[in-house]
Amino acid sequence: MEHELSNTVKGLALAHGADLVGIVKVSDLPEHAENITKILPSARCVIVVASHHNVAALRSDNNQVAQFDTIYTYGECEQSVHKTTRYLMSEGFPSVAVPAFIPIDMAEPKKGMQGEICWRRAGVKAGLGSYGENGLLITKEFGSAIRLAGLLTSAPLKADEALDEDFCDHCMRCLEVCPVGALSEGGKINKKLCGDHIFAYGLRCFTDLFHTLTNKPAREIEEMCTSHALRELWQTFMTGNYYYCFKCQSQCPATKAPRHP
Ligand code: B12
Ligand code: SF4
Ligand code: SF4
Repeated sequence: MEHELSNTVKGLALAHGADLVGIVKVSDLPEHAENITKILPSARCVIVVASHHNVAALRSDNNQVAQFDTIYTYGECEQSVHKTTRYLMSEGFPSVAVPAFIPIDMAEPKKGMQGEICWRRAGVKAGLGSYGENGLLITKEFGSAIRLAGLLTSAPLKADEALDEDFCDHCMRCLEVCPVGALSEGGKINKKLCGDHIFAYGLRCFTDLFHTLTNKPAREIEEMCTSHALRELWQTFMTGNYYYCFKCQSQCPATKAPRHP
């Protein structure tokens, strides 16, 4: 029963947008146990899914196509876990789909820098891949050009084994290509340096603008309200596009692009 149900849900996840799927027991994620129990007290297993990016879009010099590929790829992960959750519910197992980057605590001291469940860690334990020097989960199939999401379920599923292989060849190219020097050996990251760069038109830009607007003469306020930064901010709000860098995913040699025929 455990085995059969696991195969069925994996098949469903793959049919609805996931490219890779793995299962980890909640008891094997002790650092997330409290958060998981808050979301679903009866949770026994976590299903982790990965959907792959279009590498050509990630490597494009036009950042907006990479941003949109990210939105679609997040959508595929989320569709996959949402549909699989519905099936598990219909079979009588309370389950909750957990999106790719929420729930996340925006209050002090975490300030949006720590997810309730770390999908990289859960993905490694569910046998999806290994950790890279770029701080990301690297898979055999798609390198680190993937997005991750998951679901919590009370269903008794068969857990997968973590893989023995290391898919990062430790070439350190990711450290070299990072435009702001945010990465260092062992997958360490300076979150502020990276965050300021990838969210160039994010919350910091918004608050800076807000601060600057106070005590300014009317003419300067007018200039700011018609500035390029404000238009980029508007675009961010309207489209949900806010990443301005994909280098550590796109330039990693484990991230393979399909060959031309
Ligand atoms: C907050 C956050 C950020 C923050 C902080 C990043 C960070 N590394 O923690 C900022 C804004 C800087 C950021 C940047 C980026 N992010 Co981000 N981010 C998240 C988020 C929402 C939470 C991560 C978190 O909780 N971090 C805090 C703690 C847990 O992480 P930590 O301090 O690094 O500790 C962990 C590691 O040390 C790891 N670990 C343990 N042993 C080892 C050993 C090695 C060798 C390594 C490398 C790691 C490792 O385990 C620890 C605990 O889990 C996740 C989604 C999620 N819920 O998982 C996405 C996520 C990690 N981000 C992602 C991506 C792609 C990016 C960016 C490329 C931006 C972009 N263009 O999308 C950059 C890459 C930065 C990088 N190289 O790490 C993807 C990663 C996909 C993948 N292949 O792994 C995720 C999983 C989003 C998703 N759902 O797909 N992100
Ligand atoms: S570029 Fe990729 S393969 Fe090379 S060290 Fe970084 S993560 Fe590993
Ligand atoms: S997303 Fe860009 S800035 Fe952030 S660590 Fe990767 S290469 Fe560096």
